[in-house]
Amino acid sequence: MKEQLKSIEERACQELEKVSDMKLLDEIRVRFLGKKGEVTAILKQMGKLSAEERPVIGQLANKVRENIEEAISAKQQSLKSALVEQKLKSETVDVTMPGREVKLGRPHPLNAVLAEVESVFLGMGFDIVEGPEVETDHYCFEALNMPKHHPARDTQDTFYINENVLLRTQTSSVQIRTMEKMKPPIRIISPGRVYRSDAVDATHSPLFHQIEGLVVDKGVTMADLKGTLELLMKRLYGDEAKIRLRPHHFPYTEPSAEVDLMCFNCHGKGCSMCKQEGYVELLGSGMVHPKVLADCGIDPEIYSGFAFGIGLERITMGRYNINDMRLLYENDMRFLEQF
Ligand code: 2U9
Repeated sequence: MKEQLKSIEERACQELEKVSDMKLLDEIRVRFLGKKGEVTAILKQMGKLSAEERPVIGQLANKVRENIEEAISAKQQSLKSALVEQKLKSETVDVTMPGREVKLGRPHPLNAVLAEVESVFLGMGFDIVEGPEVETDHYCFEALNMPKHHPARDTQDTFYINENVLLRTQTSSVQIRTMEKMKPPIRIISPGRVYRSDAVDATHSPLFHQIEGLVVDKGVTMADLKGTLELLMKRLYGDEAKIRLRPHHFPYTEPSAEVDLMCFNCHGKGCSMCKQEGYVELLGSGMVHPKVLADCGIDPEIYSGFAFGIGLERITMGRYNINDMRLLYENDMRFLEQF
């Protein structure tokens, strides 16, 4: 039995040497020390021994059990340390490594220019007002001095949803709604999407963006209009920016004026950039027609106002020298990443 115990201890130690994980280690523990293990099997045969041999073999068997238990716990410890070591190695962070670049987005050119324009007007004490894109004929045309069958309606190919409901062709409807709700002084701009049934090309899109402005108070004049627009242009294009007002006609303003920006390249002399005009047309404006004021319940004998309409795409394309409006809507990152 002594030789059996010694062989058990040797085999257990040899197998422990090769163990690589806790599961195998536990199998060895059960196989040698468990209820049905090899050491237990020897102890169960103690009854066959003489009274002299029993204490000797019992002591040896306990010694073998202790040695195997010590070897198992040592192996358990080394496996645990190896695990911790391996975990530390896998989770090591080299703090000297450069950080991963977080690609930051940037505003779309239209939004960037819109934010600039809004900031200029907020600085002048204007409020920013929005309104419905699905509008009625009344707010889009009639209230703007364009009754049914008025020729001005033809110039605006309109998306009608039904006889009376349409997609707004300009944000003037927001100004009308504002004048119905609040009394002068009024200083608002209304940015937003507008819709016209135009074929898509380098300068037209069925959906585009406008910023319209409206000031109504006592004693408002064309000088106020010109001063306001001149400040806007200087903020957008620099202090050397100059504008000129050119007589025009809009049903909702009287007098009306197209506003041109002096060409930066030739300073008004005419060149290939401005097609020899010396100026580039930028927006429309005028003094609010007295009938428009009156129809909103504002007495044109007491109050006067000016209004203007800016095509956001037009000033954005001028600002960034973009020659095709479609580039603003195609979401091509090769284009957008330039801004
Ligand atoms: C009210 C009264 C008058 C807004 C105006 C224009 C002239 C104009 C165009 C510029 C480019 C539209 O985007 S565009 O195609 N707009 O030329 N807009 S005066 O006049 C108003 C607005 C509201 C109550």
